Amino acid sequence: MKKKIKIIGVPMDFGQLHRGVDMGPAALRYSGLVPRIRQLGYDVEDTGDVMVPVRDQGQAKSSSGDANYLQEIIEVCERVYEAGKKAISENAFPLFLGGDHSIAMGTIGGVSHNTQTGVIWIDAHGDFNTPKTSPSGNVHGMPLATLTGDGDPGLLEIGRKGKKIDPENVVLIGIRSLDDKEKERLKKSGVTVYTMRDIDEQGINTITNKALMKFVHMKRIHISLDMDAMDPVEAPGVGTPVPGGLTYREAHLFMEIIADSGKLSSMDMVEINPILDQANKTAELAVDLTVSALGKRIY
Ligand code: 5AB
Ligand code: MN
Ligand code: MN
Ligand code: MN
Repeated sequence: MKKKIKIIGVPMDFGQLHRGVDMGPAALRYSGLVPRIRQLGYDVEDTGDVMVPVRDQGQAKSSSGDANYLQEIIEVCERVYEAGKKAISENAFPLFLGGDHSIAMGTIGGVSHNTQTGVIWIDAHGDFNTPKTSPSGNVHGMPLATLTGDGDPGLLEIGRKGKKIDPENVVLIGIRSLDDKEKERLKKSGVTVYTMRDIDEQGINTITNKALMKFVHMKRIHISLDMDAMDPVEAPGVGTPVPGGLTYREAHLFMEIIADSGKLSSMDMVEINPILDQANKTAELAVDLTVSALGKRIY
């Protein structure tokens, strides 16, 4: 039977201050996401978008001091959790379209509800802040800390109580911008961190295979792809660009090697901001990367 891919749009931008990431799912669909995946032979169902409160409606603003828009984010992530859990229970592959990176508190929570899942988090940033350490109060800088058990009590309750994944089951790739306290926390956490320097020195092939070795006993791997991991030359349409990121081919080779492992079982594509983009370049790149991750071969 053909593997089923369930596309789940999450047009949420409450995790940060820029407007426009809420248009990520539309930009990805506009780039031909569904037909491109179908071409690979999958059965694709676009389930549409999860309900998200409208930010400009006025009543939506709720700030809890150290974490902006907390209630809205919890509400949306609960829905995302259920959608992810359902897809995995049906033996489908959920492909989540963000939205900002705070959606990962729902996606990864949901897909890991019944089985240990290895997480590869591709990002310029660590997303390892808590409301106490965050310099911005932006929740998109906190999802990985929350998922591994540290953070706002409300966020920790999303889907099921407490920690959703062990820090030992997380690999970060592409890192080049960490806040001081975030760095201290990460060093103590047990998360494996591959910075851009590691990639420069060892090559993305070695780094990817090291990540896969770590998950050799794991049945499922989830990729959380923050498009700001890419070099801003390749992916200008992101809210928090950082120079010195992954090249087009590095990111593709990573996806190609992951596809060959046969273990990829779910994925997020987040932080695409079409308002800040050059035409629709960043979403188009994200679609190219997705089809590589799903097994498109050059030859
Ligand atoms: B992203 C920063 N560390 O916490 C913070 O894009 C940036 O999901 C977070 O990786 C970037 O505000 C979050 C300064
Ligand atoms: Mn991120
Ligand atoms: Mn980032
Ligand atoms: Mn970002």
